Amino acid sequence: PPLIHLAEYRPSDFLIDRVDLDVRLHPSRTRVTAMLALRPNPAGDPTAPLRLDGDELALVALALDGQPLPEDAYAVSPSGLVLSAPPRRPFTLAIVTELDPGANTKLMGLYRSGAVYCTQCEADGFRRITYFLDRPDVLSVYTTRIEADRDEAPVLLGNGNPVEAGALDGNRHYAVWHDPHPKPAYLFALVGGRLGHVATRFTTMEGRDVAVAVHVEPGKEARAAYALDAVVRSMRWDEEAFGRPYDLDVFNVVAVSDFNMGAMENKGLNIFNDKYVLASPETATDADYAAIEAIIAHEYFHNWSGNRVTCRDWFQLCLKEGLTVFRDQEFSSDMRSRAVHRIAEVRQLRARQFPEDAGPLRHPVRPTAYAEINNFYTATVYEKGAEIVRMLKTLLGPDAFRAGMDRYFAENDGRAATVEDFLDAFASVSGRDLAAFAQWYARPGTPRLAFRTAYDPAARTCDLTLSQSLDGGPPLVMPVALGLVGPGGALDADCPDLADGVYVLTDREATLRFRGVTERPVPSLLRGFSAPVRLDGALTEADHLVLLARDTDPFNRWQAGQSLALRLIRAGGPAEAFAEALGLLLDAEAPRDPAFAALMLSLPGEGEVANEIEAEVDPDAIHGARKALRAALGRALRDRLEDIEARLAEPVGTPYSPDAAAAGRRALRNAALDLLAAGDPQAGAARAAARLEAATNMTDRLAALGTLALIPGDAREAALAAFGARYADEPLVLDKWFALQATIPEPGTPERIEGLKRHPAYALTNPNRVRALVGSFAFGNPTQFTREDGTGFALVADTVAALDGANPQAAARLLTAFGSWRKLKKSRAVKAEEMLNRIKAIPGLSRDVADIVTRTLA
Ligand code: HT7
Ligand code: ZN
Repeated sequence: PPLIHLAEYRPSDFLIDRVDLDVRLHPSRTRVTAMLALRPNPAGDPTAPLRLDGDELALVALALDGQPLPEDAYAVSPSGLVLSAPPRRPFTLAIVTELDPGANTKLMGLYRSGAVYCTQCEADGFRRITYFLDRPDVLSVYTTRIEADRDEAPVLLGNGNPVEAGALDGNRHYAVWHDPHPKPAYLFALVGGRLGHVATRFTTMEGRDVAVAVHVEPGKEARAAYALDAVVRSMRWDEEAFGRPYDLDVFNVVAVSDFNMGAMENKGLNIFNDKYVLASPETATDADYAAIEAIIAHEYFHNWSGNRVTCRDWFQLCLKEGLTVFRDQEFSSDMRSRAVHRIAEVRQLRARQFPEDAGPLRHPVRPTAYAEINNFYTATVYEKGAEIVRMLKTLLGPDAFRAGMDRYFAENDGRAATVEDFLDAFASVSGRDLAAFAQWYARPGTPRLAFRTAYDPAARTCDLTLSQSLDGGPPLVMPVALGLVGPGGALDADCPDLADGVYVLTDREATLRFRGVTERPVPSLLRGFSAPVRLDGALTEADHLVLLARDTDPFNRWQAGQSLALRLIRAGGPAEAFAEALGLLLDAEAPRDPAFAALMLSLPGEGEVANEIEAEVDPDAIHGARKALRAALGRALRDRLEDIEARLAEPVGTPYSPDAAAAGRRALRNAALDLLAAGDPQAGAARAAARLEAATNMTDRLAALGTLALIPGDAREAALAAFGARYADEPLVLDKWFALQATIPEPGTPERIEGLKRHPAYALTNPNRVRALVGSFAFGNPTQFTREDGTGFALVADTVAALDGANPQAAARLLTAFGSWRKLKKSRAVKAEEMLNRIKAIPGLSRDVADIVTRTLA
C-alpha cells in the first residue's frame, strides 16, 4: 500500500468553520444532510481544487451556496468528492448522502451495535458519514439534528449541549445538539437507541453544573454505577492534579457491545466498549473494575489532552495518546497503590511494547510514514509515549512539569498541535534545551543500559559506570533513578552527580563516584523504572537477593525477584535461595501490602522470558522451565501459602468491594492457590474446585477456574461446563470463559477452540468475542500458537482471512500476533512464514491487513 509521509505535511487548502448536520436515522437508509461553511485557508494553496474525503459513500444531492451544482463542476466517487474550481471566498456546500448503518460491519462511521445506532470516527470514520476534510487540523463548530423513530431510538445523543428536542409526525422525534468547541471530525459522535441510564451531577471548579450520565442496555443500569463514580472521580482529579475543568453542561458515556477498541473520547459523548463500563461483583473481576476506572479516566482526560488541544496530523498521535495514558496512569496511581500500579504498567510495557520494538512492526513513538493509520494505535505510541512524558516529569521535577503542562494547554487551546509544541512549552517554562530529549520520539527500538561498579573499601568509594546503546546511534537523554544498597539496607553514600536520586545520562558512558561507602554496595538502578530501557545485568544472585530483601525502592525489590526468576527459568539450577528469600518477603509483606506480595509471587510471563532471549526461541522449553520453577516454589512455600489462603479467607457475608485493599487481599489469596496447585496439582485441583464452589464474586470464581483449567481431568471439564452454563446469557463473562480455555497450554486447545467457535454466543462480527477466543490464543498461548505442526498459526490466519472482509481493523490487529515470528525456532518460524505468505496472497485484502502482513514479512 502507498505510504503517507510526515515530511509531506501541508496545511489544508480549505477550512470548514461550521458544520450543520441533519441525520435521519433508518436501519438501512439513513439520510445525512451536511451543510458545510467553507473558506479558503490563508495558509493553503489559493489555486487548489477542493478535495473532500469519502469512504463507501453514496451521494444523493449537492448544492453550492444553495444552488445545485452542474455535473461538470465536480467529480464524485464513493471515496471522494472534488470541486475543480471552488470559490476563492467563503461559501457553503450542502451535501446529502445515504448510508446503510445495518450493513456497516467495519464498525467505523455510523453503524448499529445490536439495535443501537452509534458512530466511531477516529481516525478516519467521519468520511463514511459525509464527504469532508477528514483531517485533524480542520476544526469546526458542529450543530447536529438527529431524527429517528421514537420506538426504535427514544434516546438521541450528540456532541456538546442539548438545545432542542421534539415530536414529529409518524411516531418520529428529533433532538438538536450544539457543540461550541471547535473540533476535528474524528471527535464527532451521535447515538440513537433504546438505552437505560444512571446519572449524577458534578459542579466544576468554575462553578459549572454538569449533568453526568452513563447509558447502557436497559436492565443493566446497576452495572453502570462504578463507571459513573469513576467519571466523577476523574473530573475531580483532573481539576486537582492538572487544573483542568470540564467545559460543557452535560457529559454522556454510552456503552455498546460491538466496538473495535476500548472506548472513544468524542466531545461530551464518550462511546465505550461495554466491557469497560459494565461491572457487578457477579460478572466482573477486580481487574475489570480497575480497567473500567482507568479507561473512563483516560477518555475523560482526553477532553483536554486530545480535544481542547488536538493533533495537527496523525503522526502526532502520541501527543494525545501518550500524554493521556500518562495522565490515566497517574490517576490510577493516586486512586490505588502507586508502587503496585507502577509494576503493572511496566509489566504491560514489557509484555506488549518491548516485543513490538524488537520485531518487524517496530516504529518510532512518532512514526514518519504510514500506509494505514489505524495500524498505529500501538503499544509504542500509547505506552512508550506515556513513558516519555514520565521521563520529562522526572527530568524537570513536578513543579516545572506542571508549569509546562499549564503552558502547553494555555498556548495550544483550540489548536491542532505537534510534539514540538508540547516540548516547547516545557522548554520555555524551565529554560531547558529539550532538543536531545526529543530523540525519544524519533528513535525506534529499546535502548540498553549497562553498568559496572568498582568498590574501593580502603577509600570507601564506589565508581558506578553507566553506558547506553541503541542501534549504534547517538546517546539519548536518560534519567536513571538509582542508589546503593548493602545487606543492612540503603547505603547513605554521597554522590554529587545525583539530584533527588536521579542521574541524567546524556553521554554514551559516564562514571559516578560515591563517597562514604562503608560496605560492598549493590547498585539499585532504574528505580521506579525511570526510563523505558533494558537493563543489562551484571548482578550476581547474591546481589539480587540483597535488593529483594533490602532495597527501599519497591519497584526494584519486585524487579530483583523477577530477575532471579528469569535466571532460574533460563539457566535452571536450585531454587532454594530464591524460595527462602520469597518466603521471608511474604512474611513481612503479606500482612502489610497483600497486592505487592501477590506481585512478588507472579513470575515473568512466557512472553517476557522470550523477550530476553537473543537466540532462537523455543516456547515449549520456556513453558517447561517456568512450570518447573512454579512447582518448586509451590512446594517450598507450601506452609506459608496455606497460611495465606486460610488467613485471607473473607468471613462469610462480607460484601464485595472493588477497592484496592480488598482486591489486593484477593489477589494474594488467589496467587497462593495457584502456586500451591503448581506444586501439587492433585491436591490443587481439589482445593481449586472447593474454592470455585465457595466463591461469592467473579474475581475468586475466575481465579479458581483458571487454576483448575491448568490441571487436566474430569474436574476441570465439569467446572468449565458448569461455568459456561451458569453464564450462558452473559456475553462479557463468556468472554472470560473463552479466553481461559483458549490459553490452556495443551495440544487439544486448537480443537477446543474450533468447538467454541460453534458456541451460540460466539460471533465473528463481535470484536470482543473474537479477541477473547482467538486473540487470547494468539497472544496468550505461545506453546500452542507456535506449534510445529502449524495448526496454531493456521487457526489464527484462517480467522484473519475470514474477518478481513467484514472488519479489517479487527483482522489487522489479530494478525499482529505474528510479530515475533522471526525469533522462533526455525521449525516453527517456517510455518509462521508459510501462513503469512498465504494471507498475503489472498485477493482483495484490506489495506489494514495488507500493511501488517507486508511489514511483518519484510
Ligand atoms: N482515541 C481512541 C482511539 C481509536 C479508536 C477507538 C475505537 C474504535 C476505533 C478507534 N480508532 C482509534 C481511543 C483512545 O485511545 O482513547
Ligand atoms: Zn486515548
